[in-house]
Amino acid sequence: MTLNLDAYWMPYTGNRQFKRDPRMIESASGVWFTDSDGRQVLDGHSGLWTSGLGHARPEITEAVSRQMAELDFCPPFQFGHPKAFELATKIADLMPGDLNHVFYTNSGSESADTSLKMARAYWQLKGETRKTRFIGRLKGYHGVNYGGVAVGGIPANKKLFGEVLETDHLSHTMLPENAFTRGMPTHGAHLADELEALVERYGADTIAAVIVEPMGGSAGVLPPPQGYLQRLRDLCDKHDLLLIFDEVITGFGRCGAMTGADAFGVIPDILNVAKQLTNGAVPMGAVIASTEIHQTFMDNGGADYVLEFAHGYTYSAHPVACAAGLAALDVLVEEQLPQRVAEEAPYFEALLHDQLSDKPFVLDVRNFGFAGAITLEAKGDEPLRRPFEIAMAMWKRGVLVRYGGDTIQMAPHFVMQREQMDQMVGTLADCLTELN
Ligand code: PXG
Ligand code: PLP
Repeated sequence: MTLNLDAYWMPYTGNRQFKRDPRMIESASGVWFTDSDGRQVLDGHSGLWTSGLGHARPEITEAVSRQMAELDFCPPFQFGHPKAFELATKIADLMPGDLNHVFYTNSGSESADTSLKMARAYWQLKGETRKTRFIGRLKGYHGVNYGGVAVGGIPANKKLFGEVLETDHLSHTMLPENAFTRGMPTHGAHLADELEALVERYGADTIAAVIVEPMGGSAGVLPPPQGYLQRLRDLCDKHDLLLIFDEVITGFGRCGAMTGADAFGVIPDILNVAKQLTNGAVPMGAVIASTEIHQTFMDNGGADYVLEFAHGYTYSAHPVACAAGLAALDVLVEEQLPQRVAEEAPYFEALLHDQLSDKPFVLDVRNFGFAGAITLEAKGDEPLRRPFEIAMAMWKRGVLVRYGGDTIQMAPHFVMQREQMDQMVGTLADCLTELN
C-alpha cells in the first residue's frame, strides 16, 4: 500500500519538504525508533522532550490497556473518578513548597492558558481588578494557544496571529559573553531587574503575573544565569506579582531534580507541566497552584454547588491519561531517574563541549541536566537552513535530533546509556565536519 500524504496537514513541519522526503516512524522501544525501512534510529530527543523513561514502558502500556477496559471516559465536570484524585495527590507530593492543588489540562499549551486565566481570576477575586497584564520573556515558549503566544517571545510564532493580551517582555538571557558556558551562566542575573522598570512603567497594580520557563527549552536550551530566578522571585514578592514557572520541559526530571524549581532552588506560585507527566504516552498536562491561590477561589465561590473557576476541558483528568500518569510517575520515582540524570549530566556536558565546541559553524554550546543545544552560524542569509541540513544528515545516519530556529537540540532519555550518548553526539560532530 502506498500511503497518501496529502490530507494530513502536519504541525510545525515543512510539509512540502517532508512529503517529498518522508521520515516515517513505525514503532518505538526504549531509546530506539524503527522507521518505515526497518532501520533502527536512536531517539536523541526523548520523543519531543516527552519520554524520558524510554518508549513503550510495559508499566505504562499495561496500566493504559487495563484502564481502557475498566473506565474509558468519565465526565470531568461535576463527576470524578478515583485515579484523578490519586494522581493529583501524587503530583502534589512531588511538588516543592505548598504547590498542592492540581488542575488538569491536555497539553502544555492548555497549561499555559489555564495558568494565565487562573492568575487573572485570582486577582479579580481578591478585588485587585486592574491586575491583568502579563510579563513574559523574549525567546520564551508557552505553547501555541492565544494566551501562550502573547506571553511567548519567539517572533516566528507570533507574527501572523495578532496580539490578544496586554503583555510586555523581559530580555532573554542568552548573552554573548556566556557562549560555551557549561551549565548555568555566570552573567545575566541583572536582567531580572528589568522587571523593576516594567513595574515602574505599568504600575504593580496592573500586573497579574510573570511567566517564564525556569530553563528555556524550545528556543534552544537556555539555563538561567546564576541568581537570576531568585531575583525574579524577590521582585515578584516585593511588588505582589504572581510568578508562574512553565515547566512543560523541566517538570519531572529533565534538570536532574523533580522540577526546575527544585533544581534551581526557587519556588513559583503556579507551576505548569505536561509532556513527561505521562512519559508522552497519552496527552496530559497540569497546572499546580499554591494553597493560597486555591484557597482564594474556594473562599470566594459562593454557594458550594457553584463553580469556583469557570474553566476546564472535556478531556481534563481523562482516565486513560491518569492511568498513564500514575504508572509513569511510579517508574520515575522507583528508578530514581531525576537522580540518575543529575549523576550522568556531567558526562553529557563534557561530551557536548569536548566534541562540538571546535566544529565548523558552531557559535555556542549550552547544556543543563539532560538538555543540550548548539547554535549554528547562518548559511548565507538563511539562518534556518544549516540546522535542517544537519538534522537530515543525522536522520540518514540513524540519529533523530530536534532542529528549530538556528539551533539543534538534544534531550537524552533519562535511561540513556553512555555509548548511546556517544553515538548521538559523535554523529552530530561527524555531520558538522563533513557538511562543511
Ligand atoms: N510550554 C513550554 C515551556 C513548552 O516547552 C509548551 C508550553 C507547549 O506544550 P504543547 O504540549 O502544547 O506542545 C511547550 C512545548 C522543541 C519543542 O523543539 C518544544 C515544545 C514543543 C515542540 C517543540 O523544543 N514544547
Ligand atoms: N467547541 C465546542 C462546540 C464544544 O462543544 C466544546 C466542548 O464541549 C469545545 C469547543 C471545547 O472542547 P474541549 O473541552 O475538548 O477543549
